[in-house]
Amino acid sequence: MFQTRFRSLPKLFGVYRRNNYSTRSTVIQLLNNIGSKREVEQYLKYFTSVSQQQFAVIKVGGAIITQKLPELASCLAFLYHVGLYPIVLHGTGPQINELLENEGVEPQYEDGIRITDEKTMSVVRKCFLEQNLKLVTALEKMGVRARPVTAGVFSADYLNKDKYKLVGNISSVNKAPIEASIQAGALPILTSLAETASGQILNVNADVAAGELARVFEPLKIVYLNEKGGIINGITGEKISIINLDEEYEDLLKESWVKYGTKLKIKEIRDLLMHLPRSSSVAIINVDDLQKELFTDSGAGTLIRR
Ligand code: X2W
Repeated sequence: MFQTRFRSLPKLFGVYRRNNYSTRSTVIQLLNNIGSKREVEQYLKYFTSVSQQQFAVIKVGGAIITQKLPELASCLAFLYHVGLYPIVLHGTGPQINELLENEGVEPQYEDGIRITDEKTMSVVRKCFLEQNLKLVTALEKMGVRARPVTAGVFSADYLNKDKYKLVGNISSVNKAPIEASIQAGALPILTSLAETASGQILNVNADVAAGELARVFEPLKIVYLNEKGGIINGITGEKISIINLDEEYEDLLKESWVKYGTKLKIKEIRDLLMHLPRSSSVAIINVDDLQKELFTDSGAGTLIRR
């Protein structure tokens, strides 16, 4: 069944905050190949109808920075040039593993969480800063003002010091550095490092940190960029286009293919969306499909909403 990715059409009186009409028409021309002009224009107006911090939180997996940096940078540049300021948070999991292995250290995980001793922590910090700089530099090359926000956002306590060592459980989010960046006209590019009250830096899973950002900013879109580009039905092999949690959640959890990581992810997303306004939705997409997902009714990845 054809479904619009709008829950309900919002009032379409948004303004293009930063751009003049000619920029707007260039953008619309650019987007003509992925959707009808009307469709794209409606979504642009919808996204610009909320405050700039409330447009989107975009979580970028570390693998994408290695494998698809030009595509990622041009997608984010596009959003920036149409006057949209996503809050971008990236991980660096694969880079940490590679560096640890180069140093002869076997990466250790428990329940998908990295056991982070002192030595691992120095690798974690190095990788976060390197990948952050890589992304910021790629954006700057595309004429985007981007600001590294690598500290001062997440406060945390130890998740379980005995079990995971230097891993944080986020206790609060300081919005100020992110708001200041957006107000200055720069895309905030965050890592998921956190800090205790006494100044100890802690490692936090980037998906978890993105979820905490979403709880605080209540964005219209929470976007997880990954390689699969969505949730795949384990029986048919097809990508699921839309999950309406209110109607489908219970049945979905009973499906034989919904297990392990997929089950956990769906549960976490439901938990997150229960805390957010109904207008918020989660999109899981491949970086190549970001524009299509955001600006067309048919979308490209998996959209999850209540
Ligand atoms: C993650 C943080 C990086 C991350 C780690 O050390 O791998 C914990 O597990 P991706 O690329 O998004 O997986 N932290 C505590 O999440 O990166």
